[in-house]
Amino acid sequence: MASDRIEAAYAAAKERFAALGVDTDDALRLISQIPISLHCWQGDDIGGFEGAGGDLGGGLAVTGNYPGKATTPDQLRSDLDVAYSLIPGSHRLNLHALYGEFGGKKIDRDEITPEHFQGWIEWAKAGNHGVDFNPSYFAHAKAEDGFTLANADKGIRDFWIEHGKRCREIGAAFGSALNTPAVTNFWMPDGYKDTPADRTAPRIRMTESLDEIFSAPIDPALNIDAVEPKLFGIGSESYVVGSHEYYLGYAITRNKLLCLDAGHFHPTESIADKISSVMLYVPEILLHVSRGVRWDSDHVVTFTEDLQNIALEIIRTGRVDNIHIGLDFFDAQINRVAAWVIGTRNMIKALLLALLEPANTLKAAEIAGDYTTRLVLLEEQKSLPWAAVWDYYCEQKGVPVGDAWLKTIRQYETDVLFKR
Ligand code: RNT
Ligand code: ZN
Repeated sequence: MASDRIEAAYAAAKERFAALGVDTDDALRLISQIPISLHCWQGDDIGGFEGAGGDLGGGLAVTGNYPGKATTPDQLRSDLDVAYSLIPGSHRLNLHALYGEFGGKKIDRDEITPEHFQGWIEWAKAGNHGVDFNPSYFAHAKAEDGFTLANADKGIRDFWIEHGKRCREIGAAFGSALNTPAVTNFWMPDGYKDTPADRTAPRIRMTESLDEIFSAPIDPALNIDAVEPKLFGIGSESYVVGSHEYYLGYAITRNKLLCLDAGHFHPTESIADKISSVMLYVPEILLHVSRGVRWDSDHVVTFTEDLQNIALEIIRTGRVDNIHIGLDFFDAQINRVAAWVIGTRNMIKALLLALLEPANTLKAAEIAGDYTTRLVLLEEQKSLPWAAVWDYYCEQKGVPVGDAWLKTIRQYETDVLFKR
């Protein structure tokens, strides 16, 4: 039951938006149908459960040492449960292959099977979460020279090809158990720190490896594949095999999803403008919503103009069902559960704001060449009472309004996290 104050603010907001031709009830109905895929790796600094504890590699870097990090699957699931309980709506989980449950045994990446993910399947079923999946092409001895699927050594390529094939099968196992397809996203760190002499050969090897991985047909109702480009990484500053052009071509010719990670382009480049372009050529896309600070730093997603533009473009395509929204950040300097909640609530908030856009009026002004009206409306929108709609949504979904959720996190720290 919404409190009187929140109800009254919502009623006033509803009227303001109605005057602009926007139905806030519609927006609330739509927002509750957009799942966000929470990335498991924010919960433990991309540690996983292989027990190796080696170098992360792949140019991935997590800084900070906040206490309470999850070190077992049960701890990670319990942390996720707390996060989901503070986020309005029903959401998915994005799992990496190195988060299997291996029962203390050394199961290498080319040996993993759906069996190792049974615990996750059961947990996801119970919590009504769809699951997305990721092969892990880093934090492994066979990735140490910076090359996996594009490695010049055939033995190493074959090892990673087998990993990719198994990951698709695990994705399909999630899809079949949970009745919703897993998006299995392929990101490989392959690249050179310094100027390469041959940019073509690794790309040909990458294509051959990927084609081999994708050669087995899998029902798209169970698993769909995505590929994730990147401009550069730590240790691959001069050349990344899987660049934007590379994967755009690959996704179009192979009918794959293209993953756009907000941190994977030049710092002034936004993925917001890419969405409407690439969606003309690939059937669906995956987003890794992230926040780069000066580089692909994977800071917690905040309510930036970039985030708002990404959300607007998602909604403006009118094809939100073809856009899989995942998050990709990792901060170990603040409470890790709070990091999930902050980032996910911001993503949803930005989508709600986008759903409240007076789209028809704006488009009519644009078509008429009335750019003055367009700019006036776009600017006025920023101070419309959309926050009242957001508060009402939180209350409606039974999650804390405003910063009240932090209390739950503090209690969880005292009771659980700080005792680990
Ligand atoms: C790395 C990519 C990739 C990873 C995760 C852990 O630059 O963004 O998506 O962050 O797979
Ligand atoms: Zn990413």
